Amino acid sequence: MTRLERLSRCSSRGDGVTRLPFTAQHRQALEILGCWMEQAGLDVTLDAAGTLIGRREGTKTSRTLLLGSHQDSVPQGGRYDGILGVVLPLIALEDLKDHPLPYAIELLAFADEEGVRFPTALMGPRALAGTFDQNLLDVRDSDGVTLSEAMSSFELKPDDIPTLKRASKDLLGYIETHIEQGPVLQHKDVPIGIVSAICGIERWQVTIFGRAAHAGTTPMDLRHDALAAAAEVVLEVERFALQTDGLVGVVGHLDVVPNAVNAVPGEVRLQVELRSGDDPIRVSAGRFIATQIDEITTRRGLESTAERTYAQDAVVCDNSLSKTLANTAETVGCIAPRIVSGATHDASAMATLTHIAMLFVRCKDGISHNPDESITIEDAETAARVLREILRDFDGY
Ligand code: HGY
Ligand code: MN
Ligand code: MN
Repeated sequence: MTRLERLSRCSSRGDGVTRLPFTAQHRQALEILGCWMEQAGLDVTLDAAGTLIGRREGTKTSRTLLLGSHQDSVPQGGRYDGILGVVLPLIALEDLKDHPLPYAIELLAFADEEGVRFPTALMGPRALAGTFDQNLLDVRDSDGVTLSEAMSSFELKPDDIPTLKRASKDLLGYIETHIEQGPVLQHKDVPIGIVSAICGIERWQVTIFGRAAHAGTTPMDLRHDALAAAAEVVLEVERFALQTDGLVGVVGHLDVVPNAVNAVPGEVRLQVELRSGDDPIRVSAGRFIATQIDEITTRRGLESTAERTYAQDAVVCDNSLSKTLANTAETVGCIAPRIVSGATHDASAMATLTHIAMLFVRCKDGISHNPDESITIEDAETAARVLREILRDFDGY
């Protein structure tokens, strides 16, 4: 918990933790993690995608079990999302520092899982899986900095990303530890859970074009109010998700232009996010919402554009690796329930490369992406024990 508190201070100003990829805060966190990895007897490298890697060799085989999660946070997020999945395995590996293991292990701290700074995500695991699209290096953050520029300023060589592709035959699997970010484990009164599947997700960039006007002199029936139309869109996303089983949706990001108290909004840019464990439900929902946006804005005499800018399919966790996790949990006294993850994770992208399994840790009231995110030291200790036991007894090599 002390380590997580220390890492939480690698954050830009404001409440909670704000540690975006390829920033000074990211570099501070890597310096600390690199030092701890070395103390745990790991060989530390930083790959071209900005993934910090701590590796230890095996006594019998170079086939490798991968562990880890992401170092980045959302703006004003909590101190456990992502980074807990780097620190807990690190502690398990420290405990096993003088305990030779037959197989190799790598601990991974991925640079960018949240996809908040740039309109893309999961670059680290996609680089390992060989599924990263190099064209994404040209996407820009809100300051106009391209991903490539941000990585170069971080002394990385993004052009080398294609060389990072791993061979599945060299890998034994990927185990990610993460806070649940929901209320299910607390509701079941259990400290840990085993993820059965990870939801799919898609994001739409929507722009509504109205006409900025004086808020006092423009008669109501002559207005082209982009924000009033956007408000209908927000409610339509909520309405449709409420009535569609297995679907959740939100408009979590919205910009208003000119955003002045005495001006009729002329333009609104918003992002719609849809998630489901069932890809066909999500894809048809996206198409439907896009037609609804067109209907709402046309009816109001406005123009609009809606483009799907991001999508990743739902993935099922590997049964055998998950069973090993569940059996190990039992040896430390926990009957860990299977649970579908409504959050996406680095494991989502690792699933195309190797077997994935996830260990969830209970978090208070399911609060996450919020400074009040919290876990108990007892639950952290239980998860660390499960990781230590699984690493010590793992025979899937
Ligand atoms: O949004 C998510 O599900 C993850 O926290 N990036
Ligand atoms: Mn996360
Ligand atoms: Mn997150």
